[in-house]
Amino acid sequence: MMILHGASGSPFVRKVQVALAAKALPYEQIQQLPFTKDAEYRKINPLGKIPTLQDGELTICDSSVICEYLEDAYPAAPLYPSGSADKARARWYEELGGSRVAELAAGIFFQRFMRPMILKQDTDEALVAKIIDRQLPPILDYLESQVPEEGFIFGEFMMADMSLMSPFVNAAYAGYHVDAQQWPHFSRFIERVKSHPVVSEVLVAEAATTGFG
Ligand SMILES: N[C@@H](CCC(=O)N[C@@H](CS)C(=O)NCC(=O)O)C(=O)O
Repeated sequence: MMILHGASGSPFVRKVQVALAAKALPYEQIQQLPFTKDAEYRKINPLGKIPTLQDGELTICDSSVICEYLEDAYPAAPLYPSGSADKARARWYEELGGSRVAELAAGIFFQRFMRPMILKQDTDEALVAKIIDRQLPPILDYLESQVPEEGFIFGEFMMADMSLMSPFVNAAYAGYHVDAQQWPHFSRFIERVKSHPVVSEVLVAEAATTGFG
C-alpha cells in the first residue's frame, strides 16, 4: 500500500489526499509535521517539507510531482486535462496555487496557527494585515477572471481546481474568507470545489484529525 508522509491540514498534503481519493487508491498516512528538522524524515525528503509519497520502491516529494505521478501511473479518473494548451493552463494554475496563492492565503494560517502553536513564535499581525489588504487583492482579481461562473475550470473537477482552492481552506481556518461582493465568481468557486464529494470527504476527515474548522 502507498504511504503518504504529511500532516493533515497542509494545503499540499490535502492535494495528494484528494488525488488518491479521486483515484480510489488506498494508502496509509503518516502524520509527519513540517518544520521539525526530523533527521529520519530528511533521509526521504532532504527539504524536510511535506508531502512525500512512497509507492513500492519509489519515493517522491512535492505535491505537484506526486499528483502528476499518480496521474501517469493510475490514469483512471483523470485529474489533468488533455491537449497541450489545457495541459499548460493546468500546470500554471497548479504552480500558482502552490506558490503565490499558498504563500498568501496559507500564509495567514501560518501566521495565526503554525507560528504560535508549532513554532512558539508570535503572530506577525502587521504581515497578516498586509497580506489581506494589499497582497491578496490583485491575486484575487486575477483568479476572479480565470475561474468559470459555473462548474470547474476544465469542465470536470481536476487538480487545477483543487490547487487554487486548497490554500483558502487554511485561510478560512484562520478566519479569512474571500469577500463574495468583491470576488463573486472566485468565492463561489471555492465553495463549489469544497463541496465536491471527494474534496468534502477529505475535509471532513481532516477536521476530525486536526480539530480545525
Ligand atoms: N512545493 C511543495 C511545497 C510543500 C510545502 O511547502 N509544505 C509545507 C507545509 S504546508 C512545509 O513542509 N513547510 C516546511 C518548510 O518549508 O520547511 C509541494 O507542493 O509539496
